Amino acid sequence: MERVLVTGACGQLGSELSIALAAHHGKENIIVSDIHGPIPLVSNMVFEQLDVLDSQSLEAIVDRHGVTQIYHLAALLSAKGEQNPQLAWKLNMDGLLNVLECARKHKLKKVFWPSSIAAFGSNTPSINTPQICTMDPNTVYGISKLAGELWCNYYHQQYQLDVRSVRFPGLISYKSPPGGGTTDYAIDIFHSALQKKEFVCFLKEDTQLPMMFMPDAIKATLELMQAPAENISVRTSYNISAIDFTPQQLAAEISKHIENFAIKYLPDYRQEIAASWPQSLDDKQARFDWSWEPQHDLSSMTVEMIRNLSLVISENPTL
Ligand code: AKB
Repeated sequence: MERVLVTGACGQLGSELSIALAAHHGKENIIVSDIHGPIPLVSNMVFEQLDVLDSQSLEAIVDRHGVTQIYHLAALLSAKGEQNPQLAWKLNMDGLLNVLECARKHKLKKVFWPSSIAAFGSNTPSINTPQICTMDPNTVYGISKLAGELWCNYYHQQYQLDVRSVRFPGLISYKSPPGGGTTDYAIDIFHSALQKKEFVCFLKEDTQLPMMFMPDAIKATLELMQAPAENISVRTSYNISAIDFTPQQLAAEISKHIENFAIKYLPDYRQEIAASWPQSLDDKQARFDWSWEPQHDLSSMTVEMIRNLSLVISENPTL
């Protein structure tokens, strides 16, 4: 029986992943933790207040609950990270090292940690970005993801820790709000389209980025973590890809469902961040090693977002 600790469980990915893990392992076996919270989405699970920079509290929770696996999601994302680089580095780096060290000392069975397309940079081949290539990130978030990937690989090689990771593209969901990322426009646009029929985009219309609908992100995480260890050939982090689009293409797709939807472009500091990231990823290693395959394309994701977000907004108009 597994006992699973999720850090950052009140965040965008954490809240939905915790629910999926509860369905898989049993709600009583999931310990959700966050520096704030709990939030309603995860309020039916055991909650521990945890600052991942506090390694003693982390270890005490692992001991107290007999934790066997950690999904470590607590982090500052790209746009927020640029506003507070020191905190982003400390939280993202020391938080990961505390988790890896705790997993080593307590001989945990597995650790999941998300990397990001932000680990790539301006000299990375931007179309069909290979699994292994130049990586020169220019955000603190990206630097912390690249360093984090190397630390994961190090803990696997030196201590045989079974740590697994994917490089997430921008994640799109309707259940939980986004948390300070450069790709967040692709969520905000749905809220604005439904509530105001207009949207001001902080990226240029032709900025293509890799994106993924949340159910595919959950599927990738669970499938990677369930794959036999001998199939996992990448111990830094896997490229995974699903949907690549520009703000203009997303707006055109939304317009098929929402009449008279208008979009304006007012690029800010996030444009430079987005311009340094890949436009599409080559994910053949993930497809080969653990049969990764996304289920949603631009059209099905847009239909689901509009249908479900309409319901969420009608139940909670202040959202
Ligand atoms: C961000 O925009 O910072 C994140 C990411 C791509 O990791 N969504």
